[in-house]
Amino acid sequence: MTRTLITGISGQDGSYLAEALLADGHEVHGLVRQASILQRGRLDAIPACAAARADGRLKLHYADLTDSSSLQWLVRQVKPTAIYHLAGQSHVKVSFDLPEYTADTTGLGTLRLLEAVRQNVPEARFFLAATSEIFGEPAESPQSETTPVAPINPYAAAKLYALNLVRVYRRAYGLFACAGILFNHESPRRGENYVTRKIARGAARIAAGLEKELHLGTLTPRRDWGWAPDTVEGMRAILGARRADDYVLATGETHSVGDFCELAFRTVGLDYREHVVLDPEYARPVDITETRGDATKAARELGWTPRTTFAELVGRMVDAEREALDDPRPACD
Ligand code: NAP
Ligand code: F7E
Repeated sequence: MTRTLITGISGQDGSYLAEALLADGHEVHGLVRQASILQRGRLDAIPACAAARADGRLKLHYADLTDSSSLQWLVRQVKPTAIYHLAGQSHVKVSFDLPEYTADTTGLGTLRLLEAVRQNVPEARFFLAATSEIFGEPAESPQSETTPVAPINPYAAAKLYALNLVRVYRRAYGLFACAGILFNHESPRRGENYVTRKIARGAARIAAGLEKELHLGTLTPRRDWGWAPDTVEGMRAILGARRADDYVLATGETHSVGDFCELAFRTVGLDYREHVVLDPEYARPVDITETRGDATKAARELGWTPRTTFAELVGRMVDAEREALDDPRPACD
């Protein structure tokens, strides 16, 4: 049994990770930040999390990635044996609007947390959620751990800094610090302003007659979209490995935003071309044309392979949105 600290526990991946760790009997501590409205919808919708909060196996603690003293205090109090660092500003387009904040949370926040770990629990295992965005417009396809990095947005630049810090702390201080180079992964718990959730929600609401149009920035970019719970299993395998290292987690398939629309709208009996409107408000100054990951190393060394197909992913997301139409609670599978 581990005493695990999760930053980003209120997010998509953090909620799946907490659910999985609690199911396996671990003690879970989550970092949450202050907001005027509690951001606990994903956790509150999971019965096991509510039960674990009641019996003390899940504890939430206020701290912030921008506040080193809170991170130091939290790590000293909890004394975790495992840390999954999933928190940060992770929206690519928003990172163009908030470049300094993105660098502060996603980049420097990782430095602050690694220092808290080094100074207080140097024997703990540390996992960083890095990203395929570090490859920028990729120099090769598919992308693996050895593909050259060349970020093209502030989010990716901050994540590359964070990934480099993990490597520095591993080498300089001998920390068990590892990273997943994560390609896009989705679920009904995805934030509503990411394209897959936006499309699934739009298709369900248009089919129900609640809306007529779905505004998107572009249909052409292609992404390697996986199922978030599969990716979370991969994170656990990376942190539990014999030695600390970095691994790509990806499906190896790529589909366009238009492909996602086509399938999502077909699921609800509609033709997306009659409802999707291109809107420059959602376009980015620069965008990656295509990502496709090569997770051979994770398969070979960790035995990890994704289990969910693209069609299953789209179907589950659209179904969850259709169910949520009659349910005032947040969409959650
Ligand atoms: P998410 O749903 O956006 O969750 C982000 C989490 O970070 C939330 O819990 C958020 O708290 C927290 N957070 C943001 N700023 C914070 C701050 N200043 N202090 C403390 N907590 C803060 O992200 P996700 O999709 O689960 O992704 C998890 C991680 O994987 C992220 O680091 C992301 O960059 C990385 N990643 C994700 C993908 C993907 O496709 N999902 C791919 C590659 C890498 P609130 O709930 O209070 O906002
Ligand atoms: O965009 C295009 C958009 O915002 C996917 C994050 O988890 O994965 C995610 O980053 C594609 C892009 O994800 C809209 O331009 C078109 O080409 O869902 P997204 P992302 O930018 O790929 C990486 C791996 C991460 O690390 C990030 O944290 O869809 N697109 N129209 C749109 N995107 C959005 N959000 N909204 C649109 O209206």
